[in-house]
Amino acid sequence: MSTPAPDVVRSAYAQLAVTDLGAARWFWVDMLGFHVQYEDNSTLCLRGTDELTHHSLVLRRGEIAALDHISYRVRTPEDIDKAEKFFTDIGRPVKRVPRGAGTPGVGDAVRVIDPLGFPVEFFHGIDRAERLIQRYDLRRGAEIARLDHFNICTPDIPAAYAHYKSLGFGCSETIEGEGEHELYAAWMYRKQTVHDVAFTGGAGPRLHHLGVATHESHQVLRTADLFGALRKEHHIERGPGRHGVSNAFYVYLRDPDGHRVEIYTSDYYTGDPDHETYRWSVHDDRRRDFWGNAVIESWYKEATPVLDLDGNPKLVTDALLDESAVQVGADGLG
Ligand code: XXG
Ligand code: FE2
Repeated sequence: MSTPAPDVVRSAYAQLAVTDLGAARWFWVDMLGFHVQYEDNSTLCLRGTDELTHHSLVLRRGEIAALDHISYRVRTPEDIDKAEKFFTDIGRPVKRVPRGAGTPGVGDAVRVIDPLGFPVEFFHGIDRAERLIQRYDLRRGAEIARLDHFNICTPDIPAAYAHYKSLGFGCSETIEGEGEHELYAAWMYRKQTVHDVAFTGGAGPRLHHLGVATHESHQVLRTADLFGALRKEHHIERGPGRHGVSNAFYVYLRDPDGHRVEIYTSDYYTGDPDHETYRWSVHDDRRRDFWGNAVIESWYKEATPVLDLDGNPKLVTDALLDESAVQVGADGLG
């Protein structure tokens, strides 16, 4: 019998290493409108307007631009122990991180390298934060409301799907070919939206992007206008547009280190117990952009490297395949 999975509530935060904290502050705080909850010489803890927990994004000064970890909140303190046992039993590296030894504001946690090679944290306790929902006077830039999802690059999408299924995630949408095992991409959730995590085909483990939510589509357009007005249009990579998958309105930006972020809004509720997976054909030109606009090649090819569990600027080496061994953006070739 397999070990019970921890009860994951939602994607909670990501911790990124950035090479220039000042430049990153300009991008994420001044332009995107994240609120600063904690700041010291080397770290910024940021959150969106609607978030009542300490942070949803941590920026740490590092030697190279990389992902320290993605982090999921679990329902009870016992679920941290369950996560430790779950990953130990499938033979993955595991490390306990007591409150105070890890990320500011976060309680006891466990960090693992998952079967896809990603550094992933599970925690329950996190400091509360002041309610800013109606502090309209503090809003600026993109007016980010909350973290929505992680998107990760991995060469083996069926393996990623199977792993997250074993962690109790549902699947809202897929991109598929005709063949039985032709799964090009999948969107999987624990909270009642389209996703907490999605997979993009390509060399891995790498972080493809963080999806952050605004309330309305005009904030997506305004974000693009702001970058244009400041002659910073090179930060805009793809969109604005309407996704086929998820129906969300989007624009993808690259931060000063190349980390990709998607400003995302207006997806739908997935919480009914009999919610069915919506399957897109890889040959449907509306799947990635509902208006049929082509996806720029850099979006399929470029991504953020990940670090090992000690947080050293050392790439995780167990990448499953190199880029040449997969059809890069295979679903984009349809
Ligand atoms: O969040 C997303 C995405 O994963 O970033 C990409 C929703 C849809 C898409 S896609 O490009 O497939 O429409
Ligand atoms: Fe996304």
